[in-house]
Amino acid sequence: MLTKEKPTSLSVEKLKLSIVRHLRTTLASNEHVASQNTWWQATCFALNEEIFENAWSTFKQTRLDHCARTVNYLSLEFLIGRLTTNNLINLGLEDKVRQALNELGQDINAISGEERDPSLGNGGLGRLAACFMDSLVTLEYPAVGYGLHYQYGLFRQGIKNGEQVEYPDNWRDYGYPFEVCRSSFALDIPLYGHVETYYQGDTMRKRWVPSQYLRGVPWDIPVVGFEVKNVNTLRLWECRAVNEFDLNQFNQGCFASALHEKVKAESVTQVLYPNDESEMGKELRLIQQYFLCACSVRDIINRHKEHFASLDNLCDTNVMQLNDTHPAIAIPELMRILLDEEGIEWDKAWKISQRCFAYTNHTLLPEALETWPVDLIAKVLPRHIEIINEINYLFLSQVVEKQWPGDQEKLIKLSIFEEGYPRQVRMANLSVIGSYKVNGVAKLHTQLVKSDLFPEFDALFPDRLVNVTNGVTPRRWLRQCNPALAQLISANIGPQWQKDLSLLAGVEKYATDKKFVQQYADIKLANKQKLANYIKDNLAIDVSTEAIFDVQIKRLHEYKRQHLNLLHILTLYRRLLADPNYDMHSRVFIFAAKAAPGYRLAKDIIYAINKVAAVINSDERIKGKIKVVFLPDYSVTLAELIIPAADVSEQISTAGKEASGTGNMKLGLNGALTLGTLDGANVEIAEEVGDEHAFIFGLTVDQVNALKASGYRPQDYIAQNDELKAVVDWLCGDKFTPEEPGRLSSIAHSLVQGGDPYLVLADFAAYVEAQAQLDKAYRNRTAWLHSTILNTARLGKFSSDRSIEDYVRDIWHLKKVSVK
Ligand code: CJB
Repeated sequence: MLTKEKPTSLSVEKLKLSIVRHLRTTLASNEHVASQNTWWQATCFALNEEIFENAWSTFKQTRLDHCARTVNYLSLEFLIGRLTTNNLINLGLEDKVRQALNELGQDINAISGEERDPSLGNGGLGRLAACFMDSLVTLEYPAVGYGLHYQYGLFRQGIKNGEQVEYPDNWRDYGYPFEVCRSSFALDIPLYGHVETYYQGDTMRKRWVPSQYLRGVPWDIPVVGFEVKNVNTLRLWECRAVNEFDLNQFNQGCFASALHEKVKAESVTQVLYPNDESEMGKELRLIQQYFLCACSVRDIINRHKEHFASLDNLCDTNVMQLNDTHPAIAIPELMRILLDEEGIEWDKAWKISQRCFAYTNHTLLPEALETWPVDLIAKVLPRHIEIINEINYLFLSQVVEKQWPGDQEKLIKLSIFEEGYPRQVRMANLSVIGSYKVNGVAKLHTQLVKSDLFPEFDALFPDRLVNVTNGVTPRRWLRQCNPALAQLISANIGPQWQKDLSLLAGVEKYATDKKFVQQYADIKLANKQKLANYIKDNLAIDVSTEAIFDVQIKRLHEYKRQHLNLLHILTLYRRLLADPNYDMHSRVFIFAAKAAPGYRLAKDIIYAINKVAAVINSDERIKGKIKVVFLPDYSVTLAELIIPAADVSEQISTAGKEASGTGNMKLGLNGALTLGTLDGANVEIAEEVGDEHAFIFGLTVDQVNALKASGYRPQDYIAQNDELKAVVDWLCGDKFTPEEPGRLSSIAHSLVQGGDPYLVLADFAAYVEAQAQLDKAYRNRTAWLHSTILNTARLGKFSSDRSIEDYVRDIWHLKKVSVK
């Protein structure tokens, strides 16, 4: 038994009755004709009977506890993945529902496979938000996740003739059983218009006169705690028109213009922007951001006002965590409400506001640091630009000028405004100035935030910048995705690790226990076989489970260096062609990655991987020693299949570029050995697991900086390394694209003429050497298995439960609310 049963009135018999009742009365079907999808929906509705009840209890209990302080996690992305199995596990009902369905002639696995992934995020940042929601509720902390109810999630990726093609992801086409529309909490949100000045007695006041309104309709998704009764809420706002449509125009035959307002409003939450780590500057995106913030801040205030007459103590009852700068416009929005609607004077309003917000920085990449044209904000949010101006003026004159009198450079650098054409608002500066705490997401990242990104802010506010290393929920990323391993661990150390991952340390002593080692190895093998079957079924590629499963799964980005991996594959291929007996263990290189639709080079890298795969996989001369697999449409669900099957975890970003990474944690926990640079959380992973149980290579942050400062010349590396030269030349020719010679040359071009901004060539030799070490290590079966088990045993630190406890201790200061 992996899960303690929670007190529930749901017996197998009751579950069966409930499922059948929902088939018949909610879904207008019956047990004789229902499709698998209908069975799935009925099962979800049966679970909801328990879930919604508990959600109410949680809500009521939180209010009863004197309006317990609540964290509001504001995020444009929540990459929650499928919820059916997750909810079953967290409710402790997996066995009972399996049995109930079984007795009804249904298979639980097939049924939970009916759920479409709600892909409401791009990658790490969105997935982190989902892990945090799971941990918050499991640890019984009051929390609300606020996001957008996108009609279309992240695009589905197809591969056509090697190229990425994008298809819309209509994830809730026919409804989604775990969400409920809470229309009574709908809100109207102002936009555009102008600002008026008026007098109240002797006091000059401002008011925003908007020219348009949007309606925010909340859809709530319950977040079920593991082994607790608590159920928190993820509230996603859908945008609708305030007025349905103009019936007169419609009747006169002007269909398009009659519907204009409706279509325009609905477009706000129609699609998730598919860009990862790059800003976009589009008006619709700004409106998305404001819409989320305005709805959420208003909702938080409404909740507060049910108990308190004023907002003076808002910062005692609530904290708003900004998931990167995307929701930073919440800062001037709260100020606007405090000043213009509540009539609070500036200094007091600023104190309240600043104590409400905390901001997480997730990246140092300059192209991801959001800025918005001043004119655009002034047009869409005329009152907010005034407030931002005032915040900036007071900050520069009262804080910066005091600390560094007459220092023009400091004023220019720290100003919220970036001068130039067009003038821009720097959302990161606004976020640091407007928050009481700012955190980075791994030790190294936080150090770099302090030393490189915000050194002056760190000097001005010495206690503001703190670190919270990311984590992942062990419920989904071990228990759910790798049930056999979870079972093995529980059988030996007990099931408590699922709520306290540091207990995995107890596994360490089994790393030399023959029986345990064999069982662990058998589980890895079975997981590899499952993935091999999927690869065969979907791509018609045969891979052997004897081979090393070498995995790189993450967004496609130059800084993550999938092309470094590719260069190594080409190197091995050349060696095998030159010497068919070249001594290497067989290897399957597995990739999965989506590229932002507008990111040309990233798409070219996907194309190159697929073209190289096609040639290598069909080259009989190399006797299957290398296989290259690009799995299309990477998603949370696909990650759950790949991760338990991985032997090697590729974490090869240029040092200083990956803020943390969380895939590195998931793969390590499931027994993959990290092949990585000293970047992001890799540093802490290597620290925990021990250098001898990971393969660390490449330039450090300091070496990267020194090399760049000394004038990096990628050509020199090519000149010194014949193998490197040969594989880069391959990319320029027609070896892999006979019908389109030169079609892969954009990659070579970026590496040579383009100056190789991410130092792929500089790290190439060290990477190839680390790969050779890894190959050798894998062949010592006993030692490899030992390292693998130690990875599982020593990565307990990387639970999102630990991250949440860090946030609670250092930033949020929440108290648990236990639902009885
Ligand atoms: N990250 O996924 C994103 N999107 C961004 O726009 C900026 C950063 C990622 O956030 C993760 C969660 O903190 C990090 O682990 C990852 O390194 C970072 O790239």
